[in-house]
Amino acid sequence: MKVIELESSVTASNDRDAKRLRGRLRREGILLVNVMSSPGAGKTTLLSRLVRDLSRRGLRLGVMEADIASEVDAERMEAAGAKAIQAHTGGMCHMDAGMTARALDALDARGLDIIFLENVGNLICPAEYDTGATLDLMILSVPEGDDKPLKYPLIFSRAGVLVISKTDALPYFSFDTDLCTARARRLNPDLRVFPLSARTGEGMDALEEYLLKALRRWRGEDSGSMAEGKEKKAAEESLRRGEVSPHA
Ligand SMILES: Nc1nc2c(ncn2[C@@H]2O[C@H](COP(=O)(O)OP(=O)(O)OP(=O)(O)O)[C@@H](O)[C@H]2O)c(=O)[nH]1
Ligand SMILES: [Mg+2]
Repeated sequence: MKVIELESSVTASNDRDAKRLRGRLRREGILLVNVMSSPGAGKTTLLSRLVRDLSRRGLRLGVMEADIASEVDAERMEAAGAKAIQAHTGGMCHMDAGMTARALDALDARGLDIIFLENVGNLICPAEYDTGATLDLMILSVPEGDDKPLKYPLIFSRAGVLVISKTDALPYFSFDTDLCTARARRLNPDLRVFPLSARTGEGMDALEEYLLKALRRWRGEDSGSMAEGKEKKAAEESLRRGEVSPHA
């Protein structure tokens, strides 16, 4: 297992680094998905399932695991069939764009279609840094509670996609999916919400279809999308802001 040690770069240049990285990803036709959540919300479990399902559909997948220590998550991703790398963040609680670009170099992203960055488990710091990813996806698990959009508004405002995970546990918790969605959409009206269980597979199809569509749109292959009007606009806005328009 390849392990790299990363140090945070100067934050003042982060936005510039992020923009440069998105430009590179566009040229290479790679969709980079930044996956954020609190520790244990189910990032690695969801990614293992996505890697298995999407590779069956012919996609070439990569995963960059960012953690303060250990290689366990990257090993799980390799076992699932992804090209994987473990990045250690030198104690930092987030990934920035410079760190992400260095991790991509170490992964050797050539020929990959979708790369997932599993960010450090935390609902606060990762939300403050643009990693240069094409799409920001956050996970909130049912056991964490439906009040989290009220307590951690920044991450819910910045994400393009919210996965409500561990829906198989709904019978055991008082989690109101509609209320949680409404709270998150008050902060972020265009947020895409996917309730699912990576354990049972329920709800996975919708997320996988969305990712395939996002990849086509990022590559400018989604020619029919012009007819979709409002739908297309919402989907494009759910891809990270800035230079994401495939027609630019
Ligand atoms: N019931 C249920 N448990 C799940 C589901 N997804 C993950 N889990 C469990 O939640 C725990 C944490 O899952 P991980 O996938 O390791 O979570 P993570 O977000 O990657 O954790 P960190 O990398 O440590 O932040 C494990 O015990 C999983 O088995 C799910 O859909 N349903
Ligand atoms: Mg993990």
